[in-house]
Amino acid sequence: PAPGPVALCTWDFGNATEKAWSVLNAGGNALDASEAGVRVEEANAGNQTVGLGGRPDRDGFVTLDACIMDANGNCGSVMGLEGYVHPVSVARKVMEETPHVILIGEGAAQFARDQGFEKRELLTEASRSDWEEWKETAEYQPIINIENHDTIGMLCMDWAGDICGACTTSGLAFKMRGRVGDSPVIGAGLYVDNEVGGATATGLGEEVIRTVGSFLIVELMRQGMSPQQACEEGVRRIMAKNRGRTDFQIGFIALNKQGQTGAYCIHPGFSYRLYNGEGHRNIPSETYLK
Ligand code: SD4
Repeated sequence: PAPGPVALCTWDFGNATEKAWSVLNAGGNALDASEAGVRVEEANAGNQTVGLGGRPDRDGFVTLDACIMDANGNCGSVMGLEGYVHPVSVARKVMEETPHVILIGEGAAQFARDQGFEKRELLTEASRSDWEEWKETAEYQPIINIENHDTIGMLCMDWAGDICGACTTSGLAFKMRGRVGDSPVIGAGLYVDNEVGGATATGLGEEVIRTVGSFLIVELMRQGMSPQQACEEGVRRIMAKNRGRTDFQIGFIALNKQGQTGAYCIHPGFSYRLYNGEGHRNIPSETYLK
């Protein structure tokens, strides 16, 4: 890969990588770029899996999860945050302004308010009507579907070669109230070790948590695997624990210190956006199931 900055994210979120790249290219650091990149999707009401316009839990509440991790191993996370469009920025404040790593629910919302974030309604008409429709047939079970994932996890490397990342989501649509997935869990939905690289995940969070997926991938890279090999092993590990169950999707992306990237997923359909010195493109992921 060409030397210089790298920005990549789960799925085809070209506006997010564009934003991150513009921060990096102007000399900004990887932390600012990661945050700025995922904020694009948090503010995008058309993305019903992240931030504003996210699909609610089964009781009709939009509850957001996010985390961020810097090049020095500092991290911050919010879980089940309601009423704030940019949970990643609240997570960053948790990292920078408190002695803690995670704030949840009411406490996270109180902290967001105290930090000056503006409270607003996140449930859009589109997501409300999806929820109303779901309620008619759902028998109150959370949905586990293969297609409807749009969580954004982003990894950035700046001109200094430092790697940081962020991950943000409204979680599984119509999840049980209080359910938290992998996305705000350091090591599961996101992990960065600036000596080695970073990884982030999308898909059915329960399965990523069980294998501490992103941490696993970074550790595999430490032991010499390429980002591609490490993502493949991460997915294989999940499949090995599942004894044949295939009714869910997982996608991982990873970046190492050489600027190499990789991705792997269970089902066809996952891709990632990559912006580096060689250009800006959407790259279909290799898949475990052909
Ligand atoms: C979760 N990993 O809450 C998230 C869901 C997801 O696109 O990736 N949605 O389990």
